[in-house]
Amino acid sequence: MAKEPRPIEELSIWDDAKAMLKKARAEGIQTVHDRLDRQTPHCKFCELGTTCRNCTMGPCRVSEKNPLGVCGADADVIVARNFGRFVAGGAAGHSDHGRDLIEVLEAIVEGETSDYKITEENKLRAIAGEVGIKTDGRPTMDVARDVMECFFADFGSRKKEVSFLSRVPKVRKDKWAGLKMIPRGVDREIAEMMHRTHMGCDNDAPNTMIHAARTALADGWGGSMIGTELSDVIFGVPTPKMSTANLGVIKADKVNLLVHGHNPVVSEMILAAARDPELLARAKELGATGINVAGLCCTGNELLMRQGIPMAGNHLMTELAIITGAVEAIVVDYQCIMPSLVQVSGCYHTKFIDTANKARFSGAIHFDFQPKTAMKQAREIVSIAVEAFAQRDAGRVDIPCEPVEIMTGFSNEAVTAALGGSLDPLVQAIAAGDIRGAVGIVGCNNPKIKQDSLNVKLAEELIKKDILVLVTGCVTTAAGKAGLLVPDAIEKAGPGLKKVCGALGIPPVLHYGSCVDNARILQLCAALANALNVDISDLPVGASSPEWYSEKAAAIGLYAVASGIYTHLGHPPNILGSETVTNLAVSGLEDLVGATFFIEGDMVKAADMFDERIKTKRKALGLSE
Ligand code: NFS
Ligand code: SF4
Repeated sequence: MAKEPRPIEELSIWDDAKAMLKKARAEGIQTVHDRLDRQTPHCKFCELGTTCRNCTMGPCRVSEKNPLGVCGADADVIVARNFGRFVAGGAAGHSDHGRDLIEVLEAIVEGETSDYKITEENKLRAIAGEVGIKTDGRPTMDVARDVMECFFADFGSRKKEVSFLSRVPKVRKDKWAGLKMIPRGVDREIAEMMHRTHMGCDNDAPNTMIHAARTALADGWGGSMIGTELSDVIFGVPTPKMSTANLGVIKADKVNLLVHGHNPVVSEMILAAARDPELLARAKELGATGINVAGLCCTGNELLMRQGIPMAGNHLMTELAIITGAVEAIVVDYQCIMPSLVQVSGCYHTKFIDTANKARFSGAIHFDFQPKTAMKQAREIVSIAVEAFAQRDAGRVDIPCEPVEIMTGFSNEAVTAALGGSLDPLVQAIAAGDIRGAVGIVGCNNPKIKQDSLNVKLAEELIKKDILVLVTGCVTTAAGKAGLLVPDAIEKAGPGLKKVCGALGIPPVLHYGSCVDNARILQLCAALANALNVDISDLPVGASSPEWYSEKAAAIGLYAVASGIYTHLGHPPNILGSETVTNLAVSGLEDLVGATFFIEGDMVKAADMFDERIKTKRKALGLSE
């Protein structure tokens, strides 16, 4: 039975979103919010994590009344298995993305492409040194080949540990070794998680959870880190720059092409092709003043960080961007792309173009994008967008706002350079209490939560307390739209942050990249811990994902906790059906890895929890308040 839709006012904090939701309803276009209304209430067993479909003796649902599945698995086992597979899904997403970058590096090394090249030789050599590859006097391509072989091997099972564990403080590694939590190979841990959760394998919930953590660590310190580092090598290390965000970046007088997904391999080429004089001339012939490439979600973040492209929106803006009626094409790679975008595109002149065999959408125009033919294919794609401009219905165009300014491009290299070449000034600012601590706010939108209400609120509450905030993923656009990503935002910060950020001319909330780029935050934490000669869990730091929805976000949360970082979630994963698993997540892990999750829907309270934690950690380090 169809229910009354929720009032638009309750769906988002943003005017651009609300204007487009109104337009969607007026034009009879269904959005994610309408579908959520129809899916609610959800299945209670699934919410608790107590359903199992791992074999055909089932499916089973367990409860107090009926506590065992057909095979005898209880709620603890079923919940742990489900969560383990959930995390493996996320680790697979990030890591397979990382592997695609190794394959581009391979194409470069083998001379199969001239469209991609090694842009950052210094970074390549620095990484090589970190993973034990000789660089002195060797030609770049030889070093690159060894790096490629080394990272391919990180995915397999011949190694004792993934290469970037060289960055991890020794105390932390020893802790992992004691727990059998050292990530050996990315594919290995993911495959082993699938194996363990087959009927009749790992039937000890805490043991399954430990392996879930190991799988997540293989993502954070393996697949994701490789993805970030090789993207920097190939496309450039991000440096601070200004850009703009919200639906106002879509321009009525231009051909608008949105890039969406996660991997910069396709979208970097699209951006380059959009500067092709012939295509620009054709756009002008059709009456446009230019070609505008704007970003959505994490592909957007990747190009924003490195190339400064404007950001049209985050997860819950993806359907709404098309509803402006001014988008000629949306080009996607993979992950977080709602299949509904094909239908919404179909309501307009918008061409929906997919580019990866592993992420095809029925009804899309498909390109099997390859490094060898990248530029040629990118030109064809941009040409499709340009030609679509002629089909735009000007009467249906509504771009609801003016864009806001944002500052982006904070890689660890950029931060270190801004500090004069080392992290020492940051360590001193933390020691002096000007920066009391730092929290990474990461992750998504979820239509169950008023869009960006929690993402923005938590950032605002933390900076007031002189806690530096680093944002990645879909939180970046939220922070940007709220005016937190510009140097002027120090007005909303406490006195210490105001002083430090003011002196450096940077915002109190730093855009640190895409979700894969959470690896940058891990690296920063490891570097700080090494500088202070302590464990990561001794640092006054935290992580949060207030509006998370995806398997990837769960993997990120778990690798943060397993790395020793106290981690907040705005709502729980589907684990509450097991007391054992829930207790482990919110308290038991403290004894094992020195950090836990905490679940809190109220952002003022969540900020207070971080405050308390940071106080405790500062005290233990002998730092003043
Ligand atoms: Ni992260 Fe990026 Fe956004 Fe969430 Fe999806 S785009 S990888 S998963 S929704 S932050
Ligand atoms: Fe049921 Fe056990 Fe099969 Fe799961 S593995 S569906 S609990 S019988």
